[in-house]
Parts: sequence; structure tokens; C-alpha cells
Amino acid sequence: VPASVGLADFQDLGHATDTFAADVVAGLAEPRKAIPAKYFYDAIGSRLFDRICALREYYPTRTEMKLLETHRGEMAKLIGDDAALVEFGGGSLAKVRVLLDAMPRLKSFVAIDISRDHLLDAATTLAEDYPRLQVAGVCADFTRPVALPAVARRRRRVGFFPGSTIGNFEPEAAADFLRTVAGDLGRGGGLLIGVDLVKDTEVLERAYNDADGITAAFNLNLLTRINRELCGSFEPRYFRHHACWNADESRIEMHLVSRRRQRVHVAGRVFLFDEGETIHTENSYKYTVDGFHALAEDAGFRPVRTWTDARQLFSVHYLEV
Ligand code: AVI
Repeated sequence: VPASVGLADFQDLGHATDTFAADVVAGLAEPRKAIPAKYFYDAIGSRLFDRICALREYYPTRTEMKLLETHRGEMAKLIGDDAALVEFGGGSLAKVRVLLDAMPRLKSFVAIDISRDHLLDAATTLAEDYPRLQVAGVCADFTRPVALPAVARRRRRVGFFPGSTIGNFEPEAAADFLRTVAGDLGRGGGLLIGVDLVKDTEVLERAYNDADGITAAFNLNLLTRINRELCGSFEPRYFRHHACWNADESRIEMHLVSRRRQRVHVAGRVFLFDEGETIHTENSYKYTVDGFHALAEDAGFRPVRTWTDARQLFSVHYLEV
């Protein structure tokens, strides 16, 4: 059975694994060990992330969903039926359904994601549920420029980047990414983007330290992935999850803390850990509305409309190239 059954197009640009070994080895060799957060999302990590999104403590998903549901009429008008909608890092593609339900005349949708099987499943199910929509999938690292498939050519393009994934980039990388997206979309294009807001420390820290330990499992799964794919010898039980708010940098940091002094093999190399030493696995930057507008403008976008909830937990922005 071809990979693309039910889909108008499916392309795998092969970005998923080609830099994993090099990035992990380089990151563990740093004086402050760090691994890029994009490597959380193997098949297991993607499923754990879907469970995070359903957690009581993890307010971003629910709040953004509510904003999409409340304002989808206005969003649909800004996107326009003639556009090709392009989702960056769509994961389970649950959120875009809210927009698609409000846009029965939309013709084409492209989902770009790094997790191949997860993308294939989600895009195929979406194509079955929206038979009049041409659905294409591109398995790619969306931080690199992506040549969009035929269904998105010769159309105005509007990007959809929900979930505050922009917060997982360093601010400079976020601006670079937005510039790349502006290039993918082209003149006249738009971008609907979800951005988590700065707020009370307790609310923030609870969202990354859930009582069921799903976020801890998500963080620790990185070690299991390294063991499987890079001949690693991590003992996940000798590490613990740690997440805290860094007010100076306006970000939640996630770390894996070594519970003891230990040595670990990865891809033929040996790495030493002191007790209490950490691997910095993720930053999740939080913005103010003004701070995000400044970033978007710096990257060549014009903020057109911003929606926030009553508690000012989360924001969704429509920007134009
Ligand atoms: C995908 N990204 C926006 C999530 C976040 O909140 O930064 C990833 C995540 N990490 C821990 N929980 C969720």
C-alpha cells in the first residue's frame, strides 16, 4: 500500500533523522549539556505530547482551542477560501479541524511535520473526514525552507502554526524561522499563529510539572530514544525531570537531572555526568502581546489581528507577509 493512500500528495524530505546523532553528540559535549527540543517527537514522544495537551494543568491547548472556536468565523474570513492552508508541525491535526469546519469551501491543506508516521496517520484520517479537501503531507524539519507541494502552488498561502511551538525557539531563531515562513508563504500570504503569554509563575510551572508525570515521561523518553537510535546506554531511572520558570529569560526550562555521578555511552562516545548535572532539553519562551508583535514585525510580518482569552493566558495572531 503506498504511503499516500487518501492523500493528494505525501513527501518525505528525509530531515527526520539525519542530524540527530550529530546534534546529540555535540550537545552532550558542551560544558552545559543540551539537546534540541525537536528530538522529543519520535512516535512515542508525539503520543506523550498529545497526552500532555489533554492534561488539566496544561492550559495552552484548551485555551487556544477555545479561542479558535470562538473566533473561527473572523479567522476564516482573514484566511479566505481561495488560500492553501499550510500547517507547520501539525502533530495530531486536531486544531485545524476547527478552522476547516468553518471553511467548507477551502480547497487545499498541507501538513508539515517531523514525525513521519504520526503525520501520515493524522493526515490520512483528516483526508477521510474532509473528502472535498485536497490534503497533502510533507515530512520535514519545518525550520528549514520547504518547497510546498503542488496543491499549494499558484494559490495564496496562509500558514497555521498553533500551540506556541514558536516558544520552543530561541528568540533569534524564532525571528529567523518567521522569516523562512514568510519566504515559504510568499507576498500576500498570511500566518495564523498561537503564542503563549507571560503569566503567574505558579500557573506556568504547574503546566510543566503535571501530577500524573506525563511531562516527566515525555522528557525522559528522549533518553530512551537515544538508547534505541544512537546505541546509547542511558539508565532513565538515574535521571529526573525538572521544569522551572526563568523570569530573566521569560521562559520555562526543562532539564534532565543526573541523580548520581555516572558515565554514559552514546554513538561510540563516552559522556560523564556529575550528580546534579543536567541536560537542558527545552526552552518554552512566553511573550507579551507587544513583545510578540515586535518579533513578528522584525521578521517582516504585519500584525493584523490578535485574540486573547479573558484571563490573558494565551494569544492567537493573524499576521500578513
Ligand atoms: C510544543 N511546545 C509548544 C510545548 C511547550 O509547551 O513548550 C512542548 C512541551 N514541553 C513540555 N510540555 C509541553
